[in-house]
Amino acid sequence: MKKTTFSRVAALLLASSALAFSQFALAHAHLKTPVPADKATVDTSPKSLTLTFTEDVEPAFSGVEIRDAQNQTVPVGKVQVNDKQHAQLIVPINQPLPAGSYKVNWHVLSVDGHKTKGSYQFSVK
Ligand SMILES: [Cu+2]
Repeated sequence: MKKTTFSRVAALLLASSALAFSQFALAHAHLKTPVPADKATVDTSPKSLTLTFTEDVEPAFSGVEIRDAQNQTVPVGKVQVNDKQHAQLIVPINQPLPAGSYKVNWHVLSVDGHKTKGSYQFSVK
């Protein structure tokens, strides 16, 4: 009887630590640092967006779109991952953005196979 209780407690402890571990392992790629920053107002059009995530991302399955205040898509160059920093996406902006506010919609596949998405906004003065 006592032995059973002990093994039950042990099993429970093991299960809860496994859960804690898997929650740690499930840390998906969340947007950590966008440049321009979320809600920032910049003086001139940026030449690119830089989105740094909490995990490395797969560029082939990740994308970023920019929409203006009229909800029109702004043409951007091919999204690239930083060679030296695989958690960082670079989005070239080939035509200068006119003054106004912009919404950035992103979706990424992190190297652990999980998809995440989100959006943020910045303005050009
Ligand atoms: Cu994940």
